Amino acid sequence: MSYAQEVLARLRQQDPQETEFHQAVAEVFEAIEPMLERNPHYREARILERIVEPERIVMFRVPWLDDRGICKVNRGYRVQFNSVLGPYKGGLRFHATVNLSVMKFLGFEQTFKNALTLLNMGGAKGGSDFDPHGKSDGEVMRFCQSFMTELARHIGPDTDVPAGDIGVGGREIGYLFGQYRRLTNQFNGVLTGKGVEWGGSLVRPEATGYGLVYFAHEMLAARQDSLAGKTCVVSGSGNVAQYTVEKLLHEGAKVVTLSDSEGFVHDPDGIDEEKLAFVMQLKNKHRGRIREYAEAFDASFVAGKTPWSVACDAAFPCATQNELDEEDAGELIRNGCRLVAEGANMPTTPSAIQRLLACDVFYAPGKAANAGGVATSGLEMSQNSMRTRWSFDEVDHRLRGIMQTIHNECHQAAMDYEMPGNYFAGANMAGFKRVADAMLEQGFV
Ligand code: NDP
Ligand code: 2IT
Repeated sequence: MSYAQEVLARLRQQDPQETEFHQAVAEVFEAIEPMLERNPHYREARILERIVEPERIVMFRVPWLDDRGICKVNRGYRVQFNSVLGPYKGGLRFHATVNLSVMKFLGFEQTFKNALTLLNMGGAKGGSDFDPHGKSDGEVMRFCQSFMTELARHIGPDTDVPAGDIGVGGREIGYLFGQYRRLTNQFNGVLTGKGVEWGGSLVRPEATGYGLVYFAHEMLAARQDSLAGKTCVVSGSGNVAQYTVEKLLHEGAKVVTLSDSEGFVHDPDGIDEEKLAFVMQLKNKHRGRIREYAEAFDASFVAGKTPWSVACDAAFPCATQNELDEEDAGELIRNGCRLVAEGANMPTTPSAIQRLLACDVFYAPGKAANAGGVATSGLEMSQNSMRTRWSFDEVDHRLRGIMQTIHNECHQAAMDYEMPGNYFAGANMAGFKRVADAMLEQGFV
């Protein structure tokens, strides 16, 4: 057994129920095996044992009153995974499936993703098993206020800076920020994704989707190819999916699907700017279901299925973890798909990744491809610290530069280990190296 396999086996034995976390660790460990072999000092310093252990986990009760005046209780989390490169940084997820394993996997991923941005941010994730579907604005506000009442004591602009993720967008960040300000009597950059009039950065709403497409652009440009004219399949219909579609349209691609937890819509004519505006209104204002798209336009709705059976040149999973399995990968490959870039965190199962790599599909792991969101959060932190505001073009230009740098880092790390074009190996090795080396330099802390 290799060093990495030993540490993973111990982890599985210690917390057998944390399957998502083990999956995320296994992915990193498998990808960095060649680096561990070449660098025995990582083992000597017990770096893997330390890197898989969060620095701190906070779990707390979140009581709130629903519209009928009945008390509801949810569980809140903040996993402060690693602060070796900067203050803890990462989103908050409100979704019924949230548990400690999901929080740990996301915090672990975030640590390496943030390292790839070259900005000084540590890794964290938080959230709750609160399900925002069907809740009134008042219920969401009371929940957010109760959640922040406990979280506030654990975060701060130089300590830990949360942001959005699934179920947490501009509305929730507003309620959370309002409560933080009231509790602490401080107006500062404790959260990112804020409204532009009260400290938010332009381009943060667009950043994850735009960054994802900038990354795919770089992958294709390295092969003298482009997204223009390519047929693309996108899953999800939330923040990341919406701005992925918008930027794909700017690049001249054709997008034929979107989805949510009920199924997917297939529009062979392509989702144009007007149809995308409908989706944004539907999802962000009315909080409706994607099937309503099929009712509004000449498109089909397929209930209970993901969109991977639709023929495409490129696929962009932008909904959630493990939404693309080995069978889906096989179908994508059979139908001619050449590129899979992850907007979501860990959307592709381990066996699906292996299948894509074995068939030479250009595969971009989320920790590289979706890092544009957190990178722009880092730019929001910079603007808050400097008490300044940059223009849309200024932030977008920086985002593009960061995605190009991440692409080049991944490319170079893969080359260093004689695996040209393998972004899976490159992203994990480049991210791991930066975190691990900083841990070595800072001693046993
Ligand atoms: P949103 O809440 O805006 O949208 C989530 C979308 O995914 C919705 O369409 C939702 O459908 C669907 N979805 C969520 N959970 C499931 C599920 N279990 N099964 C099927 N569909 C599901 O979230 P985001 O767009 O912000 O996040 C999407 C992904 O991108 C997540 O993996 C997130 O971690 C990742 N990400 C987000 C970043 C950001 O800046 N927001 C940055 C980097 C990564 P429904 O409405 O039916 O629930
Ligand atoms: O998964 C992610 O990178 C995010 N949800 C964004 C985190 C952030 O701090 O902007």
